[in-house]
Amino acid sequence: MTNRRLSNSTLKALPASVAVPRYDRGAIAPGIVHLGVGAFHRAHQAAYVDDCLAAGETGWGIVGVSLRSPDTRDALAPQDGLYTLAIRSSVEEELRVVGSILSLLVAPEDPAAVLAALTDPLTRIVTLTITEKAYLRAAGGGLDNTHPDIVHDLANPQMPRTAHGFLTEALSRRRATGIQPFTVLCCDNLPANGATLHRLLVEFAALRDARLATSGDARLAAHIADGVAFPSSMVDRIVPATTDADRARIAVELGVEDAWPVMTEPFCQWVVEDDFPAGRPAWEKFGVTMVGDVGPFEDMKLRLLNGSHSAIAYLGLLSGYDTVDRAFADPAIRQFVDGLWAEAIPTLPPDAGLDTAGYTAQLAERYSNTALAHRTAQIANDGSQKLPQRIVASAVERLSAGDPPAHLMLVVAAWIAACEARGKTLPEAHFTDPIDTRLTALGSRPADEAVTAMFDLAGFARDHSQRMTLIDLTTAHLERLRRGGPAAALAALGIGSEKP
Ligand code: CS2
Repeated sequence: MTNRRLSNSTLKALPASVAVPRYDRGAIAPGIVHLGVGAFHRAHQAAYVDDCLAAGETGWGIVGVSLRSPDTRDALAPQDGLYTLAIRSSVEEELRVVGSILSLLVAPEDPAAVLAALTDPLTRIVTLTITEKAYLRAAGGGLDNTHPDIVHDLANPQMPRTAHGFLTEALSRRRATGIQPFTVLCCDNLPANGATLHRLLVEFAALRDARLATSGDARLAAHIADGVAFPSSMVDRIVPATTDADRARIAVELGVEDAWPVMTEPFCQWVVEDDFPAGRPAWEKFGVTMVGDVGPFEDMKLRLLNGSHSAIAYLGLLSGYDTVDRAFADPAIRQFVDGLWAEAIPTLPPDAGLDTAGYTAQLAERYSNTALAHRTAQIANDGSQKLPQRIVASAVERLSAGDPPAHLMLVVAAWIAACEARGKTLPEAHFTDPIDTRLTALGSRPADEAVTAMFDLAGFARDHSQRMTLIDLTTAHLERLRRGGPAAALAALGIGSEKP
């Protein structure tokens, strides 16, 4: 093992089999600020941007911002922002060093530096992968204006903590100094993600305006509502968390150490609404699909990929499987996923030209990738934030069409059962959720009470006429899970051998 680090100066010494940036990194100007510079961004968008930079589009380097922890900056700053992307199939691993991240900032350490990057006239696009929970939505879907970070950012606009605070303050300053607004490109797994973020920021800005009504710029909400573009996008690439074994293997391959290589699969997809008034890289030349409306692609991904991912995660955890490929190799789980897909597919727009059969066949291959070791516990995190768009939305639509879903609500029941199993058959903090602090003695309550409490806490189908039916369906699944585990719950659907 070596103790030399990956950096601009060690790039030339890497083995020829490793792809490296072949452009002059010193000549690249920053054009994109990315909020949430975690592994997902580095496996996906940063790789597409790297392709654009290599093709001579020198104005689109990335300033990576962490809104919370300094870990990524601490790992990558000594490496000049370079890191290895390990693209792993069941049979081979391809290594590529990505050069598109020019600098890294840690927002809590230096909010002024983040605001300076966001107000730089060179910054024309701000992209986000901050995870579902960082949008700070209340149970009804609007902005959670009681959240302490929102309250803080309204009181301290110059020293924000949230994406909402940073974006609105930067847009306000750009407006005041006559700099064109940047385009805001949301890359998180939310339905209509651009429109959702747009709505939340307008709400946040209206609260700011109300405070400033007598003292300053009180028209920010209108400016953001009418003058800033928020294209939606659908991003897709599976990115398991990096392990120490990955770090050790990559160091041997490279001959130098990389403190944070990123693991991913060969598949990569990005579908983006083409609405960039301040310009954009020619992403379409590098495999990005530019469209007018991303909605159908987004729904297909959320309901078929992410919905089945959550199913595999919770049923897998309850069945003792620690990775997706192992859980998916269980014929009962596999059959359940087929049933889930069959229920979700009719909720997708029939006239959008979606190839759902090809998509699910490809998903089955992706889930069978044994090299990824994608942990079920990783996907299990934040179920309260993920299940509404992955599962509940499809179930509501099936019910509204008069067609009660047999499979979908088992995923919600399995989530509840997996929460109950923590500290018993699963380690205490095996996965986490923002509602954890409000969970009390779930497992000791009757199934209908536990389900109702979880629906309330997570805001599932709130105010929807089908809410009680969804609770009843979930309760029946949870009773069977409690009585006989996944085998009993699946047997009730005619899956596997055990009697219900
Ligand atoms: C996963 C996603 O962790 C999860 O909840 O379902 O991160 C999934 O791997 C990506 O959306 C794939 O594009």
